[in-house]
Amino acid sequence: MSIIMTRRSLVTGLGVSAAGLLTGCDQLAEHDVVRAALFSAENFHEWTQRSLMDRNALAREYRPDQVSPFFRSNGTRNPNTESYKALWRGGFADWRLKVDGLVARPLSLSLSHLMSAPAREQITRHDCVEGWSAIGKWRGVPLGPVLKQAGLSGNARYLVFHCADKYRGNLPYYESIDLVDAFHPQTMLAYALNDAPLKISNGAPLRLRVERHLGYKHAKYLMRIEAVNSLADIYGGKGGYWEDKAGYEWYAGI
Ligand SMILES: Nc1nc2c(c(=O)[nH]1)N[C@H]1C(S)=C(S)[C@@H](COP(=O)(O)O)O[C@H]1N2
Ligand SMILES: [Mo]
Repeated sequence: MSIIMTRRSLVTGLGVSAAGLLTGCDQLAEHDVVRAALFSAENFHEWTQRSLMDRNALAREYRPDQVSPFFRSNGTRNPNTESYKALWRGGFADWRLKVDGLVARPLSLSLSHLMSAPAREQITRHDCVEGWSAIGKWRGVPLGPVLKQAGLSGNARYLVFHCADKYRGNLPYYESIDLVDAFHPQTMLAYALNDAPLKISNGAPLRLRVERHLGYKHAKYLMRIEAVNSLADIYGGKGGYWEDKAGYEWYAGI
């Protein structure tokens, strides 16, 4: 499974990166020197291969004895809205994850459905820009097969993760990733941390794990995944709550 997913993401990624690069190159084409360097076939091939390999490399995974005794919470610790509280009181039986936007088959997935799908477990380190890290064992559904089930359209380029909480300024928390990260084998929708159902403080009932990125990309309290072609029209247009509010990097790779 993971080999197939890696191949698929390589292919998807190549399409996106090559298109982006060629657009950039068109503007530089007048400059012969730049042109010669950029369009040397070997250089181009090596450049795309290397950057794609880097992006598909796995984040380090740790041993069970390295798991932090306590995985702290950051940002929203409880969405505390009436609708979230009602979902929680019902054991999230009425919660649904919507997958829509640029897809052939919009989905509405229950927690029990997600928990019965083939799962992945990984022990990784979470790094927050505020200066703390924690190692935790995550269990969840890889995002790739979910997107395959929904049938991503050819013009989908990003996945936007809509959350149940509003953070400071009463703005909805959201995040986004591109297709390379979406099909990365460690990218998952996690429902358990350290062999227990996700606590409210860590994002119950479902949160994103996108292990090659800093903490703020790991959206908690997921409600909806929207496939889009551009991030420009989503809230502040920069692809995430902290990107909009504080100029954090959209690409928070580590
Ligand atoms: N919905 C939502 N997701 C969020 C946040 C948030 O405030 N709301 N905070 C982010 C930040 S800055 C970090 S470091 C991690 C913290 O995850 P944790 O609470 O499980 O430690 O969640 C991220 N995802
Ligand atoms: Mo963070």
